[in-house]
Amino acid sequence: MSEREEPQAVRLQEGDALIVVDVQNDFLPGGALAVPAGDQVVPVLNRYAEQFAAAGLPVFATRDWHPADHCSFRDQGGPWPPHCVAGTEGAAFAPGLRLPQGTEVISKADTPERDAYSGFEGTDLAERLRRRGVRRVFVGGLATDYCVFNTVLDALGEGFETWVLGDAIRAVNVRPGDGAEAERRMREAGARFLTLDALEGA
Ligand code: VGL
Ligand code: ZN
Repeated sequence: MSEREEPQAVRLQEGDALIVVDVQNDFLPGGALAVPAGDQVVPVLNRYAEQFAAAGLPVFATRDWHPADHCSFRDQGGPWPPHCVAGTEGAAFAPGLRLPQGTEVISKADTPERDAYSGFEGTDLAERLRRRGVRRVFVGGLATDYCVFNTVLDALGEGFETWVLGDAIRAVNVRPGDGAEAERRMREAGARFLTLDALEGA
């Protein structure tokens, strides 16, 4: 199969894990840093999560978990409006997101002076994945051009075979085309893409 072709079918197996990236209220329409159509990933991720849970495979969920004076906020000289302040409603997972029992939550960017787009940065995610025997990760969520992008690149760098859930990501697109460019760069780095219909048994 050529590099850009989508796979016919992917069968979930031992050593697979789902990583749900930052599906939090502030990134949904109406939120403080709304990702256009960000809410559309929720029902699709629920389907993926059901498949992983049914196969007894682990699910991880990252969350942006900033202090109120986080350096990425505009009032602190950063690029973003205040968002995902730890413990607030904006930082809560989307109410429609159904994370299976036992989902491991990874909080990131939780100190004032550092930002972290990747779920691996400043967390023990890689360690936790290895401890669970994970070799392949399947990554979806928000946003394609920031936290999904950086999480996928770090997953590849950590040696995990990395699949992007192409139908369960949405981009901020601060500059038009940022999302498409992020997708191109993830493929170039070695990530593969799949959609729900390619998941066998889904
Ligand atoms: C994100 C911008 C700022 C993300 C987090 O989750 O993609 N984007 N903080
Ligand atoms: Zn943030």
